[in-house]
Amino acid sequence: MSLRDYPLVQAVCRWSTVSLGTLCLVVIAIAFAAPEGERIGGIIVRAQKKPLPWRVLETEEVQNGVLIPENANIVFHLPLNLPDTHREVLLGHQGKKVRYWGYCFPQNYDPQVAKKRTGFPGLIFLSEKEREMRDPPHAAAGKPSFSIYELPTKEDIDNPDGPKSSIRNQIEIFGAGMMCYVMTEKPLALGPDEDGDRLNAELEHEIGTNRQTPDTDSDGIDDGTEYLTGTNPLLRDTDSDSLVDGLEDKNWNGKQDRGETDPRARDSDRDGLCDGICRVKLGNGKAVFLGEDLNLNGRLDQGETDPLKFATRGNYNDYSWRINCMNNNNQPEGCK
Ligand SMILES: [Ca+2]
Ligand SMILES: [Ca+2]
Ligand SMILES: [Ca+2]
Ligand SMILES: [Ca+2]
Repeated sequence: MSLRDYPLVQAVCRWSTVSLGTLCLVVIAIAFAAPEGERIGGIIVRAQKKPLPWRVLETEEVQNGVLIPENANIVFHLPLNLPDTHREVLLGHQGKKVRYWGYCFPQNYDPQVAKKRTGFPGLIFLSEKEREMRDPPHAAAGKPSFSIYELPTKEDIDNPDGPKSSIRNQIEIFGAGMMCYVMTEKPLALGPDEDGDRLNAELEHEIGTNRQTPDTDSDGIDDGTEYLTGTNPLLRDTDSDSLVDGLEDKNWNGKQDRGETDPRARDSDRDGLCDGICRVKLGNGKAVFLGEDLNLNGRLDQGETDPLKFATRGNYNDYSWRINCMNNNNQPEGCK
């Protein structure tokens, strides 16, 4: 079998720059080495009958951020100035939801040396979802090894040096100059993370955050943490309780820790009063501003109720206590 047998391979390599060179040929040759009907494209997209398209993503496209299309054979070349980047950051945090897999060759990969070795020639990577699908009961049992036709099992991945495994390496950290092949069942955002907020340039473009500013909305929590933990990276006060996200999530880690209110919920203790100040319509139809942290400083001061306690002052729940405070004739103690 020769590459000359595949005009498409030649075409793909013609599209690529000279810098892709031999590696392009190697990446594509490995993918095409599978017999007709058993190409790697068929692994994820089993029902696909017609040949899957090929596309080469140049370093400039990757540098700017680019969408990896679904159900296609994609070769991409990482920029030479790319710092070490985690797979999930480079490929847009879809690993738990989307099946994708691929392999890479390092910048100094030597096809001649690799020929003398046994096993798979590149460094393989798989999404978490793909690993899950390879794990019984999802995957067919009894296939611990893999080739270009058979992806690795979870056992292989967990124990790459085990006696049954033929995996040479798996990669989670991608580096400068790597040449990679990938196939995915859904589009993936690919690009560098220039501002270090764990969102790559393409993903930032998609969600509207600034690719060169780690905290686009200046609320204290970086774009990546907000995107991954469910606050809005474009809104300083996600839950509209008048307290900015970074004042609720005091250590800016995206989790609601002890002593913190929830930036995703207006009323963290569900006592009827929002954590900060909110407009509330009373039974008589009158709209008033009520809440717990009345001076919006993130601390419990005199005359305020605790946004983390349903009944700060014992007998009444905080909402009832505050309503009673508004009754000039019968105010409980402690009203501001
Ligand atoms: Ca950013
Ligand atoms: Ca932010
Ligand atoms: Ca808030
Ligand atoms: Ca409350």
